[in-house]
This record gives sequence, structure tokens and C-alpha cells, in this order.
Amino acid sequence: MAEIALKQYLENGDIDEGLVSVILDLSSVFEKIAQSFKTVDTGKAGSQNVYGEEQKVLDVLSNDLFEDYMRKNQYVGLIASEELDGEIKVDGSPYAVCSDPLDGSSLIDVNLSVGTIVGIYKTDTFIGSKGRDQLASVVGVYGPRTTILLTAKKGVHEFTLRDGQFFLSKENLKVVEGKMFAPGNLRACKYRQDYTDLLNFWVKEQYTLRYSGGMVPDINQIILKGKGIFSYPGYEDYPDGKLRLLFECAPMALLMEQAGGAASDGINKILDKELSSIEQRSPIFIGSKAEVARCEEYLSRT
Ligand code: P6P
Repeated sequence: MAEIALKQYLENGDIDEGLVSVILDLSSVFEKIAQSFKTVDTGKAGSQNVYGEEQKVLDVLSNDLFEDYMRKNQYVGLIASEELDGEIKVDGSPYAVCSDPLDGSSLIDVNLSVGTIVGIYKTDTFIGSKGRDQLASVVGVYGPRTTILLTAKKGVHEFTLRDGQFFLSKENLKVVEGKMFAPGNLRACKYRQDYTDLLNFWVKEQYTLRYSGGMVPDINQIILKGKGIFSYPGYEDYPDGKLRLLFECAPMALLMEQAGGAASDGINKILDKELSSIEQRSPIFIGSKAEVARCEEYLSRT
């Protein structure tokens, strides 16, 4: 494959110049976040985010990079971040960008892969939006290599960082069927026979277990391997589970649907759920169409 740089790919792809500008700025944010792991303390920042979760130094640094670049981008008028309170009006510019700047930050001090999740809309408020309104989803994946999974609703493509630039490494990624599972929140089995039965199916069918505790690397693996299912249900104490609809579930769901897969909360498609609050959480079952359908079937059992 001839080396195609991200900027060239976007400009050749008939994508709005504002969206190109935002995506290129995000790629700079990802590069700097990846660089920070080599030098910055992996410890606690001594502060909490709006959810009362203890922030790591790298959480704050990643958010600062995201916020700084987006505030300075002439096309961005609204931002929201898992590390900030509510949505922040920058100006009247058309694009709205939401992010989990460093998903899975607790995995860094055990040297596991993490990522940055970003959804891009054209709106003046995220409230009332649906994931299907996103114009693009851009996910930074920090593993042995630094990569980007990107969709601007024209398929899903991977770009890899090399010598300070992102180059196209995989084009038109597709998810079909295959026996691989990333089962989250197993503690729900204490209360939910339906989820226990679903897990027993995967185990008895000898599915390959691939769960790292990082939503980004776990779903990145499903998209790159082209198969599998990631599950994170709720249960009575936490009926909506742990993962945020705006910052995590919706951007990942857009990538998965664009790759020919599906994403559901067990009943409804993630991308059709209307956002009622910035911090809204959602159960999520995301992967190949047949596996998501299987989840919905098992989880409809009482
Ligand atoms: P658990 C990381 O904290 C995260 O938000 C996702 O990246 C990941 O999929 C999930 O939580 C892991 O949750 O309950 O397995 O620790």
C-alpha cells in the first residue's frame, strides 16, 4: 500500500474542511498523549472528576491537551469531556466535540494499553442528540504502536503513527462472525441469570477470551480481528452499567456499525438513544451483528 498520510487521506475523501481540521488537531492531541506516557508520572493528581472519580496526572494532562486544541480550533464551538463538568460553549462555530480523553487510565501503571475516545457532532448542545447524529468518531489507541481508528461515516480505517506522522495502515475494516468475547462486569452474574446464561454459552462454545479492562483496546481488537463481542451490562445497583453514552458508547458504536457490526444496550441500538444528560451511562453489547442479536435474545429472558 502506497504511504498515504492522514491529512492527504481526509482531503482526498471529500470531507468538509472543518471536519478535516478537527480530526487533524485530534491526531496531534493523540500523539502528545502517547508521548506523555514515556515521561509523565502515572500517579494520582490529588483531584477528582465530576463523577467523584480520582484523577490521575495523565487524566488531567490528556484532558488539558484535548481542551486546549479544541478551544483553539476555529471550527469548534462546543466541547464536553468526561473530565469536565457539563458542556462548554466556546463560540458559535459549528462543530461539537466530546471526549473521554484517557479511557482506562488505571491501566497505565500496570503498562496495559489505553485510549482516547472522541465523537464529533454539528450541534449547539449535546442534550437531545443521538449517537447517529455524529459526523465522525476518532479513537486514539495507545499500545505497542500508536494508532487511530477513524470513521467519517465512509467506512472504518486505521492510521499508524510513524516518525511524527499518521499513515493509513488498514482501510475499510469489517466485522463479521467469529468466536471471541470480551465479557465485562461479571459481578452482574450475582444478580442476573440471563447474563450468566449468556456467558455460559460463550464458554461452552469455546469462545476465545480477550478482555483487558480497557474498552478502547478491547473493541479495537474486535474491529481489527474482524470478529467478536464486548459486553458490559448493568445490574440492580447500577442498572445502566458504568460506561458513558456520550463519551464512550456512542463513538464506539458508530465505529462498529460503520464496520458492519452492531451496538445495543440489550434492547435499543446505542446510536438511537437520545442523550438526556451529559453523564448518562448505558449498558453496551457491541460487536458482530449475530453476537449482538444473541445478547439481545438472552437478555430479554426474565
Ligand atoms: P471493569 C475503564 O475504567 C473502563 O471505563 C473501560 O475502559 C473498561 O471497558 C471498563 O471501564 C472496565 O470496567 O468493571 O472491568 O473494571
